[in-house]
Amino acid sequence: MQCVLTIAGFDPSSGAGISADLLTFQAHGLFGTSAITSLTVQSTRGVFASHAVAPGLLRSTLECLQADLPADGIKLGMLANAENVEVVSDFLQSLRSQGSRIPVVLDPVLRSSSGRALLSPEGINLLRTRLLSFVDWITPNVDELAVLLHQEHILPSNLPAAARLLQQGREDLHVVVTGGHLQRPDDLFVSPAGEAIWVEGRRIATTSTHGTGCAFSSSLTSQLVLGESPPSAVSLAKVYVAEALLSAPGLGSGRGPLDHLWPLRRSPGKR
Ligand code: PXL
Repeated sequence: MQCVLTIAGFDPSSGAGISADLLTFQAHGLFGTSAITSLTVQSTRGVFASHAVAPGLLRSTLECLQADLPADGIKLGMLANAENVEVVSDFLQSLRSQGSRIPVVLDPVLRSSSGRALLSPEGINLLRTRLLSFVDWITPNVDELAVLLHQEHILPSNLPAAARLLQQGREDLHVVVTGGHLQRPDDLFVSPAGEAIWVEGRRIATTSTHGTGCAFSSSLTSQLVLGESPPSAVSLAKVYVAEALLSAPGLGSGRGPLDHLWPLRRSPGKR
């Protein structure tokens, strides 16, 4: 069994972050390991507090796991602050210098849906200037893409050009702009060569949307570890999230969690 590592925040309500990522890896038949960057206080009603872990603790967690359960793929989620972005960049740089070619997927978590900052402004800068050079994939939503490009607002028709701006100076960066909250729920995949492909989604009427970005990036990482080609990994991850939304258990009074383990219970298409 292959190992996938998530480096992300802890959401005690299991809708997003580490626990949701681990469920997603498990749903793909992979073994998940995790390094926590921040402890949050949250439920389906929103994020109420966040306490970053000490950078030394994150560093030793990454080294401890790598020595015994080396990752076959890595997903990065909420990183909280610049110190932790630095630790993660150092870790990925050292993997690269040892010749590692495993897929690294960055979900640039900047803000919760309830509006709380999940990465400091200094952290965002360092993500742009350093961390980005050590990842193979980045999966921003449209708002995150705009922040990363210092743009106010990006129209859907300008998304391919905007995604290509992120790729400047990078020959091997894959970009997926997730569009769940766009007028059409389609995602945009831009290959390292700059080819843009729209991946169509269907609108699913549900309030259980907590952590859809986490589930998407974890599923994408899993599909890549399982050997899927880039466009097919994107499509399969989109189907995984759609099915998880369709069978969401309807828990909580706010934005509820998905059903991450749907593949263990039923085959796609059934409700
Ligand atoms: O969905 C973004 C996200 C990721 N990771 C953690 C979070 C959230 C949003 O609340 O709390 C830990």
